Amino acid sequence: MPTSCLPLRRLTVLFASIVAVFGVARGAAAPRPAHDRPNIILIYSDDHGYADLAANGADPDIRTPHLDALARDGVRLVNGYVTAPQCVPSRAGVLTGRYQQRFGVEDNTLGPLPAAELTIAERLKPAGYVSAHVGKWHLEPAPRRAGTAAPAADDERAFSPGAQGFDTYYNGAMNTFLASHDLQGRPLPDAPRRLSDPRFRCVWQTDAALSFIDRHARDPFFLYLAYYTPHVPLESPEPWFSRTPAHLPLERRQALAMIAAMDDGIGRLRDRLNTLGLAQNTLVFFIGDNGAPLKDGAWNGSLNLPLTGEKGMLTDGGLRTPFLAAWPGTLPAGRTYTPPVIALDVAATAVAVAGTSARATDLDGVNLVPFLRGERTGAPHDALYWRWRSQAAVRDDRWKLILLGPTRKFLFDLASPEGETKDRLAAEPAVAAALERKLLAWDRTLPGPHLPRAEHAQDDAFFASHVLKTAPPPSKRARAAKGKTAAASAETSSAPARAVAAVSSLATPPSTSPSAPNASAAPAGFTQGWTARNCTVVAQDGVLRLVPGDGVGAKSARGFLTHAGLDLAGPMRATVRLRAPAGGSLAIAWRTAEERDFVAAHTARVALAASPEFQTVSLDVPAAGRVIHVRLHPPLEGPVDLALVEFSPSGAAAPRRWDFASTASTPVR
Ligand SMILES: [Ca+2]
Repeated sequence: MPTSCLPLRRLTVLFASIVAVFGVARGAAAPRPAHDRPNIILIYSDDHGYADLAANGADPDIRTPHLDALARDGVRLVNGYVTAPQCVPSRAGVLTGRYQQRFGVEDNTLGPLPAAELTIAERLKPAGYVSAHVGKWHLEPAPRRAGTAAPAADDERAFSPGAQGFDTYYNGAMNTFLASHDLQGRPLPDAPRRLSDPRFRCVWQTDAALSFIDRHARDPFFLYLAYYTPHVPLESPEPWFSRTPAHLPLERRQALAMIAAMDDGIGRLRDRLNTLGLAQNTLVFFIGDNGAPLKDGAWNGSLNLPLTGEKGMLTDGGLRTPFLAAWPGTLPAGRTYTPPVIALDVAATAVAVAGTSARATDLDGVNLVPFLRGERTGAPHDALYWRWRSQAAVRDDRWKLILLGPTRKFLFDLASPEGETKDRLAAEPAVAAALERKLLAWDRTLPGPHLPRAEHAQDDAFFASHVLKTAPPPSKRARAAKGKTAAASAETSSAPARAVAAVSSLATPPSTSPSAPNASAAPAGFTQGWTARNCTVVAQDGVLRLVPGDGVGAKSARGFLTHAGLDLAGPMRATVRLRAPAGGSLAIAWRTAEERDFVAAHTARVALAASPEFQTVSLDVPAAGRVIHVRLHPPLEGPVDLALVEFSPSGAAAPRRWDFASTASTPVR
């Protein structure tokens, strides 16, 4: 250490000694009774799927002995939800106890958490609580984008944990963090200071949490421990990685190892509470911030089984996560609680047990303690609500209604074995209508943009893959999950669960195409099974209008449309009618049943005239074998309007045709 730092170092030691002496003096006082301002610990894991709490019983490979012990000593809330399928809004919701749409933090691009919103730490301060944040924060100003200025350091500080009620903080997801104290709990006189620790992230995060508990064993405290696990980047921390089953995909092994490291940290934390005599007056929540991402290239090795969907979806796979509450001696031990609850309930519970709830009438959650103790029966919530990107949802008892974009709806019976793999919209129109009224009434209490929302290409792709089964599931996670549960096999099945995609008035009859549904079974959405990637698709004037950019901010001329689940005999002739004012070339790529992925050689191109008028072009698609998946790459220098796509297979098979003019003018739900 440079000599110039020595005075500061001496000051630190002196400060630490004073704290230590003060701590010993206060340590002589008797422990507080369990109901006098209990300590509250909120552990929030990251992208941690429902299956990856071993006590949930969904997957035999996961080992979480310390979390399972927490479940045995407390309550497992098996219908526990978060407020968003993504990090920032989920954290904004849990820390404020208010639906984050109320203050505009609706998705990852819409931070920071406004300084005016009250966090749990701020709400507990009048009751004498001290608070610490450890790990991922993610509520600072949104990360800079290309072409915009980085947030100023002052801005970052204004929205940091220190500015949101946390007296102690170790703000960092990986190996460097901005801290108020060192890992031994000594205050840093020039805080905040950037510190580094080379050990696996969960290890230093546990150390930081323990040092805070040690220092405040005699104070009522709130600890928000936001472990950055099993979020990517995936790592192989030892000794945990070597203990994972070698036959599993690498991502799965890494997630199991990272979760094991967190689980061991939770074991250390609970040991410390016992040693300090704090177990009986500490309420611990453990919640995952959103479901695991599963899509190709994004899978973090975690699984959402037996739930449908993934991070980024308002199906349960994106929203229902490991959820535990333990307060030994006050909450029952080993109970499974089934009524739906939501992470918003943490704040309402915290202010109630701290005795500060009189000032908390603006909270959206419910004090769960009387429900979990059995003193109150019935469901804590009339309904739970979500609104995120192009999706919105409401859950009321067993039913869940999801709106997708401006026109599509799904109704699921979560008490049925099929869950979110079977749409009941046609069978239960009255249930759906009542739920939609509730959802729209809630939506009206929020700032806009209101429902319905515009289509979003990624959201459409998610539903095509997980709900409609018109796109295949990502291969690696499908392999890891294969055959583990009935629900899991239903989720990874390639059979179409609902007849929506790829039908038009001139479509091939179902008998010649396994993916073509019975036209009378369900009406087609206006994209007719095509999904936009890296571009946005809107129905406009009887065409599909493809607009560059994904609707979130990134603009790319490389967007395309994709359609999976086909069965077309190659070679074939393609005909496309479109309007592309800038001209350029149209490419069609294909994948046959024998090919695992697209290969560059399997692309056909045709030049387009630069014209404001519609043009019809034809090109040969020299595919050998059964074509199961195609991509259509238009020249996306600007909007392109697509009116018709047709593939005429060789031989006697009927052509497959998507005539967007025929349905786009009458969008159906
Ligand atoms: Ca997350």
